Amino acid sequence: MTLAYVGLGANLGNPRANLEGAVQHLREMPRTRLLRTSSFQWSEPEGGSDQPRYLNGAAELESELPPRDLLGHFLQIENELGRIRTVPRGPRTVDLDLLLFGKRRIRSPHLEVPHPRMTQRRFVLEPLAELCPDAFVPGTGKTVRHHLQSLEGREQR
Ligand code: PH2
Ligand code: MG
Ligand code: MG
Repeated sequence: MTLAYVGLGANLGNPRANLEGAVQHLREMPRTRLLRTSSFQWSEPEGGSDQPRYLNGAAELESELPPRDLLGHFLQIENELGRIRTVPRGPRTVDLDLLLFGKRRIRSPHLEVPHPRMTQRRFVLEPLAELCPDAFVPGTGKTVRHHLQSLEGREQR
């Protein structure tokens, strides 16, 4: 069993319905238990071109699946909820990113865990900090709370 954290985002269609749909699919995944979800918060789009605001959140899972299989399920959920991939970082009906997988670091062409940009993104760290503020982000030696605080410090200057 591994504790895993998933980042959720949506900015097309009905973002709230899309995130709730994604959570429902997470509940139904095999060999996996959905433990908790964060609140959902609106955020300004980061990167990509002009696009609508995002609704973002995070979920905590306990799973027996290897990370590659988790990723496969996430892609399937994205497809079932109608995601069509156009441009990188472009608008999406729903996006599920594997943020943390236990204490592991994975660097493969298909999957990078911890998610490579997560420590720079408030829309990832804020919901994650509701679930696991004291979790260390592997490879950084720092906790989720610490990363969020240093992001906030930078923005105030
Ligand atoms: N996801 C992106 C690109 N930009 N901006 C916000 N606010 N929220 C997101 O989830 C997001 C983004 C690519 O995954
Ligand atoms: Mg993403
Ligand atoms: Mg993604």
